[in-house]
Amino acid sequence: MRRLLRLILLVCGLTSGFLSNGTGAHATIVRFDTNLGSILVRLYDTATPITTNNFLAYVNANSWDNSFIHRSVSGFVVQGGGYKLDPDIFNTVDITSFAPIQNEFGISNLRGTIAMAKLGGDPNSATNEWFFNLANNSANLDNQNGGFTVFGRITSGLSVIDDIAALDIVSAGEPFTNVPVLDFDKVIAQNNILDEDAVIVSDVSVLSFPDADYDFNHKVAGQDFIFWQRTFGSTTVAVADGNGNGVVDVADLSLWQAGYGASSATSTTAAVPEPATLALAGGFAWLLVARRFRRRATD
Ligand SMILES: [Ca+2]
Ligand SMILES: [Ca+2]
Ligand SMILES: [Ca+2]
Repeated sequence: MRRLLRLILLVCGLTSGFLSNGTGAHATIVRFDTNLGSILVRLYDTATPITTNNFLAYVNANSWDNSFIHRSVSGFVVQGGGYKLDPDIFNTVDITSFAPIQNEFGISNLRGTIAMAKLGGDPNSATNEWFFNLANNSANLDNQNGGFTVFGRITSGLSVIDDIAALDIVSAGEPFTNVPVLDFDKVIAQNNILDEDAVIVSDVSVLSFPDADYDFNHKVAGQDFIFWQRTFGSTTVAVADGNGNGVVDVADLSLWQAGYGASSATSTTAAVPEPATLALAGGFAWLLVARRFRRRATD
C-alpha cells in the first residue's frame, strides 16, 4: 500500500509540473469530402507552418472544390489537388497555383499521412498537389528531393483512401497514367473519363472543433484528457496532438487545460480545472494500473 501511495504521489507531482507549461499554436482540422466518403486530417500547423498556410490558402480559395484524384498507385499513394474534369479527361482544367513554397520536410512519410507533391529535382517546388501515403513510404520519400513534406495526418477515414486505392485505374496519357475510376468497363466502353466516373473531391473545408477536443465531440472534457494520456509520446497517432507539432506532448495537455469546458465551435474557455482535479484523473488511472499489477503479482 505504501508503494501504491508513492506511485500516486509521483504522478501528482508530474501532473502538477505539466501545468506550468505554456501553450502556443493550434492544429487545424480539415475535412476532405469525396464521393467515396469523408477524410478528417489534423494539420501540423506548428511543425510545418509554411506548408499548412499554403494548404489553407487553397482551401480558402475553394481551389479544390470538385477536383479529382488523378493518380492512384496501389500500395504507394493517392494524389490530387492539381486538376478538374471539365467535363471529362480530354478537357481537364489545371487548378491555379500560387507561388511554390519552401520545403519543410521533417515528419516521416508513413501510412495515413498527407504530403505535398513536387517537381523532380526541386525540393522547393510544392504548389497545389498533395498525396496521401497508403503505406510506409519513408525509405523512398523521406530520402529524395529533400524529403517530401508531410504536413498532416488522417485522424478518421483511413478506409476511404484504401477504397480509392482499390479502384481500377485507367491510363489517359501523362500526367493521367493512373486515374482511378468507379466503373472500369463503362469508362473503356465510352473511351472517356467523365466527372461521374472519377473520384471527386467535392470540398476541402476547415472544421471548427474547440482546441483540445481530442475525440471530436465538440466539447473539451475529461474524455479528451484520457485520449491525451493514452497516446502520450506518440508520433503516429495525431488525435491528441493539439498543437500540431508532430508528437503528443505536454503542450497538448496545456491546450486541454486551457480549453477545458469549451464547447461547440467556439474557443472560449470555461472554468480551468484545478490542479487537484488533474492530479486525481492521473492518479486514478495509475491506481487501476497498480491494482492490475498487484493482482497479477499475487495470483
Ligand atoms: Ca470549399
Ligand atoms: Ca471532446
Ligand atoms: Ca503536440
